[in-house]
Amino acid sequence: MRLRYSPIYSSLLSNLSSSFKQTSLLCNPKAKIFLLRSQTKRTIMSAVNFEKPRQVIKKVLANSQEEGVGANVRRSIGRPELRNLDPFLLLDEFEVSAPAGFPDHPHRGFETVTYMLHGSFTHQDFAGHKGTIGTGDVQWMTAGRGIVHSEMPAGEGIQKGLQLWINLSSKDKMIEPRYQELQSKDISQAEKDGVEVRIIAGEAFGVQSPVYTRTPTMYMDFTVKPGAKLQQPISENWNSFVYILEGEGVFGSEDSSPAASHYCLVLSPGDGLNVWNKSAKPLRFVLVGGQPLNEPVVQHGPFVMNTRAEIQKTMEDYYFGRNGFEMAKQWNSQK
Ligand code: FJE
Ligand code: FE
Repeated sequence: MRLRYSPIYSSLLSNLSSSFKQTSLLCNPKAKIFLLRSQTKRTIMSAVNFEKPRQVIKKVLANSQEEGVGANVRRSIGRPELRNLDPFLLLDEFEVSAPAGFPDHPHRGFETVTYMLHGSFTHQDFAGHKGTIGTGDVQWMTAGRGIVHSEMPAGEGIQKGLQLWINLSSKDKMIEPRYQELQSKDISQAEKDGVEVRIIAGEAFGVQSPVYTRTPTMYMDFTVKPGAKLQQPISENWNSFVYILEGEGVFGSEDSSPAASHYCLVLSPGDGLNVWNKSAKPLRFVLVGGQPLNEPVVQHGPFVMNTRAEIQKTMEDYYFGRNGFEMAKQWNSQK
């Protein structure tokens, strides 16, 4: 099935250690005070009380809308109230049953990150790349200069996941497409004080994901047990948000009102996020952060460039099968 600017697709087209010798220090009363001070400093640092904890500055409920062909998505980033959280362009929580899905469509100028929460999705592209991702798997696709692909549910019943679109900088928009695929079992996991994390990109609890992020990005899937608290550092000047999957949590300040599933919380600048689970059930959410590109964004559905002229050129490239879209001419996904 092939779609080129069909009306169905028009809606998208519109992140001390002291080396002094203790003996000599202890002989000297002044040095002893110094030693105590440096130990105090170290204790404060390891308790990671953030200098500038991030706060929730915007709360957006991701209401369901139709997308693709017969598919429902809860869009948060990308909806009118939350157009562009640089470098993020879109976040959809999808719940799709066959025959609905996202048949043959193009992308240029950004990355799509698909994270399966339940069930499986099959992906086929115009270069013969084909695969199925299941619960807990991640496909990190750098569309670069161009991909045409289909993304369709593979299992029976409702297939759920998240799809995040991350913009690429002008110098990277026309790079060769690339995939990074992680099976659930290969995703780094860590646990601390009642908090479990699956590290899709970046670092948490001293554990690093193998994913290469061309636009520097962090992407964590946290589960916080009832009564537990999380403190997660985030690069100071990055934009970041939380999307709640399950349960209820208190984000930013201990006295703020709890937020529940399907809410997207945009965070203020700062060096880290504090989260409390004061409820009786587990709290699961993703925390995503990225370095802003600070470049103009011109989006025409699945094409995201810097200028209108580049969008015009992209539509021509797609239509005529040029500059990365050569294989689009003949290709149709297989049933
Ligand atoms: C797309 C319409 C679309 N959200 N979430 C137009 F639906 C899509 C698209 C998706 C998508 C795919 C998955 Cl697997 C999950 C999604 C939109 O494929 F890219 C355009 N251009
Ligand atoms: Fe797609």
